[in-house]
Parts: sequence; C-alpha cells; structure tokens
Amino acid sequence: MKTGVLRATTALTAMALACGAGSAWAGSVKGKVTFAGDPPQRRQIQMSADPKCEAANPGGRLGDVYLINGGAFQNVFVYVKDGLAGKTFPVPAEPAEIDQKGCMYSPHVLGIMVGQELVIKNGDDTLHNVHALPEKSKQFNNAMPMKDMVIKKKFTAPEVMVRFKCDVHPWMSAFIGVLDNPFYAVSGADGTFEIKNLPAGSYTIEAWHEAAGTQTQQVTVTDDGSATADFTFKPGS
Ligand SMILES: [Cu+2]
Repeated sequence: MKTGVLRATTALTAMALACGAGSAWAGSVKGKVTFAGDPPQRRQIQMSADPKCEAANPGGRLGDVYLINGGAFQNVFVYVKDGLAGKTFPVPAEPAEIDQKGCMYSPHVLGIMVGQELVIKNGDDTLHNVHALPEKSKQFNNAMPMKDMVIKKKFTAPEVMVRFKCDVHPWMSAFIGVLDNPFYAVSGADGTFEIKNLPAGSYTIEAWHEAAGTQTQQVTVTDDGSATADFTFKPGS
C-alpha cells in the first residue's frame, strides 16, 4: 500500500516535471536553405571497378554533393554553434544510423551527440571499409566484408564535421556532425529544416555544407516561440 502511494506520487512528480519542461523547452528554429544561381554540376561516379556496385548502379550515378532542386539545397547541416555554454543535455538512448547501400553512404550527412551510439550497417553484398577521420575523437577503420554486418561506434568529443570514407570505393563519403547538444538538423529535399525543443535564449546558428562552406546567423528564441533562420548560398561562396 505504502509502495503504491509512493509510486503514484513519483508518477505525478514526473508528470509535473514533464509539463514544466514542456512549456519552457518548446522553442524551435525553422528555416529553408537555398542555393541561388545555377546549381553546380553533379559529379558522374563510375562504379565499374566493383561489379557489385556497378550492378546496383548500372552505368554509374551522380554524386550526392550538390543536391539542389528548384533552389532548395539538401544535405546542409544546421546546428546551434553557440549559446548553450554551461548546459548539458541527455544523450539519446536511440542510436544514430548510417548504412552503406548501393555503394553510397545513406544518409550522406547526419548528426549525432557525443556518447550516442552510431550503428554502421553494410546493406551491400560487397566489401566496404568504413574509415572515420575525426580529429578530436579516435579514428577508426573497419572492414565490413559481408552484407548485413553491423558495427557500433561512439565519438568522445564534439566536432563539425567528421568525414567518413570507404577505403575500397573512393567515391564514397559521408559527414557526421558530432555535438554535445541535440539541437541540429539536416536540410531535406525541400531545403527546409527544423531544430526543435530549444530552450529560450540567443543562439548562433551555423549552416554547413561540404562544398559551399558555412554561414552563421544570430537568432533569439523565446519561451514557446519559434525563430526563423533562412540561409542562401551562392556559386563560389
Ligand atoms: Cu565501400
């Protein structure tokens, strides 16, 4: 009986805390990333060196660097660069995932928190050698010779960005943004992004693209409010 009362009290306290946190943490930063001007040409990748890759992509395929559709700029990593000093955030229990599929990394750009598990899959029936090149965490270099093989890794320090390459297929690359906060997003096919659940405050938001470079903006998020940060990249910027 006593235990039951205690449990009920604990549950109520947890609900009260959750509600309190909900109202104070409901801010967000939304925006769209645009590429103004003629989109740079996408590189044609030849995969004939590996028959399994060629079979997945007959005649090769275009690279993932400049994915621009009607100006909407995909695969731009947008994150809170500054404004969270002194705050700590729980590491998600859910792992982040990256797959090797059709001899390309999928996704090409993603974010993860320091200490969060990264599940690396091999969806291909061929040898990939995943080679991560962080400068602030330990590098790793793992052969993944079989389809459906999985390895798990973690990063120990924030770093934007950590480059991944495959030592077997030189066209393969991915970029992983490692942060000590959960406030990041990757622009989608329509160029939009949303960074959710930001505490009220003033922040520097950076938009990072592997070839187009970086841009920053200052935003202020109020309780329950949302701020907008649109970014426009130009040729040669
Ligand atoms: Cu590979």
